[in-house]
Amino acid sequence: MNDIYADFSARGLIHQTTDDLAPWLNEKSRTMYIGFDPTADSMHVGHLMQVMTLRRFQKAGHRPIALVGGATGMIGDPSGKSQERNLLTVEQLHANTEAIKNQMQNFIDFHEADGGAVLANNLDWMKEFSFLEFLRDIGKNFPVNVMLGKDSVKSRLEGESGLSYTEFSYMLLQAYDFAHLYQKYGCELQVGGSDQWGNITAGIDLGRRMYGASLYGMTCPLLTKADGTKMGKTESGAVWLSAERTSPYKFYQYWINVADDDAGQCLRFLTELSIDEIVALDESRKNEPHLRSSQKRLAEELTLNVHRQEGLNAARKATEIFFGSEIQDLSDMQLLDIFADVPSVNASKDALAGGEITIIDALVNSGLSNSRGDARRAIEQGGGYVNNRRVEAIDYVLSPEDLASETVIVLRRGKKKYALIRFEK
Ligand code: 383
Repeated sequence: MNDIYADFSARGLIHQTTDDLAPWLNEKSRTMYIGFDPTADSMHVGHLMQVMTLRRFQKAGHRPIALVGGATGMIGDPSGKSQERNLLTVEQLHANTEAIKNQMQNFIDFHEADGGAVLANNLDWMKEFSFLEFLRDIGKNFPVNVMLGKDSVKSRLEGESGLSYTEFSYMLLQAYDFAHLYQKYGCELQVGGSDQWGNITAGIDLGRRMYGASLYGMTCPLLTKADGTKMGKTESGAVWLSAERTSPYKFYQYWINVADDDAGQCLRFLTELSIDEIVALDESRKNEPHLRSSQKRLAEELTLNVHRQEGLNAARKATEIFFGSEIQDLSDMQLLDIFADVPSVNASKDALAGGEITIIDALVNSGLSNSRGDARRAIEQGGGYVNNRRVEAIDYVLSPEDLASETVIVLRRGKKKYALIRFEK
């Protein structure tokens, strides 16, 4: 067994444990689980950290169980949430569960036959329960005063919003999962973010009461920035793992732009780079920060892991384009993704086909030049570009051949002032 606990510890991945888990993990192959509720049709960066934790266990010779919460997703975990959540529809949950199960397979190998990793859905066992049975068999094991002592409940009762009986009951479901997975797979350890401690310990108590089992818990720190705010959030929302929600290019850009203060933690929590390599990158950040070696390594590593070689190639190509390499054969979707924050003007396709749009018109109309004289000077000085190709002739006329994608021409003035012309029919 390789010493997984030492690796976790070196990475700073251990927040709290119920016992000294090092000898227990080193002794033999163990089974552990982490749960993920299908609240969206994709996982995000916070989940990635936990998926990587499962993968680390698997690579160290243990057996991970990834649980997708088809049942718990119907209720909504109050842990770490300051307000009661809206319920998702059953159809939505079903679609989300399938999507997340698919994503999970990119990170964990569920193919091994007996004794390999398990992909489970708690709806499979919860749907068999009747309400009365659940109250009699499971609910009886939960003293309400203990439930009231959990952070997830306490903080809601202290706050304005309170919580419903439904969310109050959430911990019983998660607790029962642990007991069930112990019974079915010999699962003895539950892992999660630090927000999950109360639910994990509820499961440990239930396992003891129901089966006399000794179960263990471990939590990891939440992925936050040095300033305490959530990692993996942008102005436009979360950084998702699905290419439909966050393009490989945007994903790559997120990591390229991570602050120096946060890069070390991201490398430790999210990548499989060795500690030695990470320490060398820490040094580089200190001594030659302008190289941004950590961010580059992080972006390459994570994009490759999440979006495969193809996604990484696309992200690299898009980045080169953004920094000035010639643009050709892109789709509107790719172009608009790369230049999402660039201003655009509309023009008619007929005018383009009729040779009615000169480069001077284009620079002025797009706002890149404030007068025709200014546009002329820009071109004379070699600072006018169509699709990142320099325009040499002052009387250049745009034509449909200049379209970089179905409907877009990219104009540039100087080093990095961009504008788009969009040609609608
Ligand atoms: C459900 C049933 C179980 C065990 C766990 C669950 C899900 C759990 C939960 N987890 C979060 C989620 O689903 O809500 N009650 O979004 C997040 N996790 C992991 C990690 C994290 C937690 O999926 O801290 C971040 O990713 O534990 O917030 O039997």
